[in-house]
Amino acid sequence: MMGMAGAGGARGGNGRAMIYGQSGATHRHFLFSTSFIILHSSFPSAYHSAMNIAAELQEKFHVAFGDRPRVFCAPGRVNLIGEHTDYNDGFVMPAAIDLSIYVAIAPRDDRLLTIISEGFDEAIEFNLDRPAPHGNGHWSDYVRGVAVELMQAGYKLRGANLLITSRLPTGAGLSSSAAVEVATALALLSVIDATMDRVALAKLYQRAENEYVGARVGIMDQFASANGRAGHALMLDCRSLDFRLLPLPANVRLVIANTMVKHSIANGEYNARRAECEAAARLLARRVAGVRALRDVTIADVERYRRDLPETVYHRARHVVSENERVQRAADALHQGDLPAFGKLMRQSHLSLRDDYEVSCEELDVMVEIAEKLPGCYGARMTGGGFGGCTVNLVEAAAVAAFTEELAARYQQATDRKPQIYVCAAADGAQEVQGDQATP
Ligand code: GAF
Repeated sequence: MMGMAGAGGARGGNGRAMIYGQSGATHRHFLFSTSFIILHSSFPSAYHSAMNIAAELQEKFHVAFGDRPRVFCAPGRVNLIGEHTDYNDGFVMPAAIDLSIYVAIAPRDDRLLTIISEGFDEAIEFNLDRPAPHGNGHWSDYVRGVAVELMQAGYKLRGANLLITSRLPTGAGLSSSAAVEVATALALLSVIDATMDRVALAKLYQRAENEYVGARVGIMDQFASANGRAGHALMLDCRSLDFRLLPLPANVRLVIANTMVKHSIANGEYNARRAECEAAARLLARRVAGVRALRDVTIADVERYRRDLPETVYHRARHVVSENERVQRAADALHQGDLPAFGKLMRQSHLSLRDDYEVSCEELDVMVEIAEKLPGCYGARMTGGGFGGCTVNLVEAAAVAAFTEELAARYQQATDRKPQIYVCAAADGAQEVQGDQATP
């Protein structure tokens, strides 16, 4: 996972939980660094904040490389429902969030990519004519993987200097690596005056991560980062890549609660779950015609042929197949403005991820259990790959301040860990940011 400093003002160190993006600067837990993005709608817009970040980055770039760069940003994502379904050709419902990664770029006259990461405080160089065939576990794998895949797709890249900074917490399951890939691709294409269809790009990012980085992730994260829309969730069919924009009601907020247990999909569990799903699909295909993936299976099929499946594989299949159904019911609930129904589906999703898919952890469960009992919370669940990271909470706007405060205090009391809480808006997908026009 990409890890860079300045993530939402994560410094504090006063022993208190940190709550981000709330309106009301009088809030006593309200700690943030100078580069903090204010997310609440009563403050300047997210794009305005992005412009300021871009302007700051352009200055730093000028100091480092002597040029005026263009700046591209790509957001992280939170998944409302539809977990571990994307690599089963299923349905997901993520939203891009207004915490992003920024890449500044200007061309060079040689064949080198020089990449500085502010967060890692490190510069690396990479010769476009001598690309290493695979990543080596370094933060720059995501950048190099995208460059390699673009070249393999026939794009004649040119040398460039890149400076990367992040406002996205890392290792939190909010897709910082996908955001790096998306912003990097737009940046690299810009210096050769090329564009690429966003669906084709999403597939390219996935290849970069599957083949270059070595993580067999699905397509959800990169797709959401590239195609998000302010105020909307995306209902994505991961087989056809058709998607619908679902407006989020104005009276709710997405509250993301970071357990501060480091999420990592690189430890083999993710790939193991994927292999179990593939085994389930293979075994069920012997019984049910036309099964290419768990997407093609019903709950009735899973129950009917349960004895064909090893016990663990049965549970994995039951999660994926039931989760696909939940996503579709959740889309209907959202369409009808039935937030309590949506919240119930979030709860069922969490329980299924905990008990059948076994990707939750104690801290995620505690965070969800506390949240569900608080006033104004329609639903709560773990979000992303699991094994740590964040929960997503759908909360009535008027209740957000009390909700975040209570959640943070009770979680800390229960686990002795200080959570970070981000009150997010659903944001637009990756784009160029005109930092030059930023107001001071
Ligand atoms: C990670 C992966 F990158 C996604 O593709 C998805 O599988 C998710 O875990 C689980 O829903 O974020």
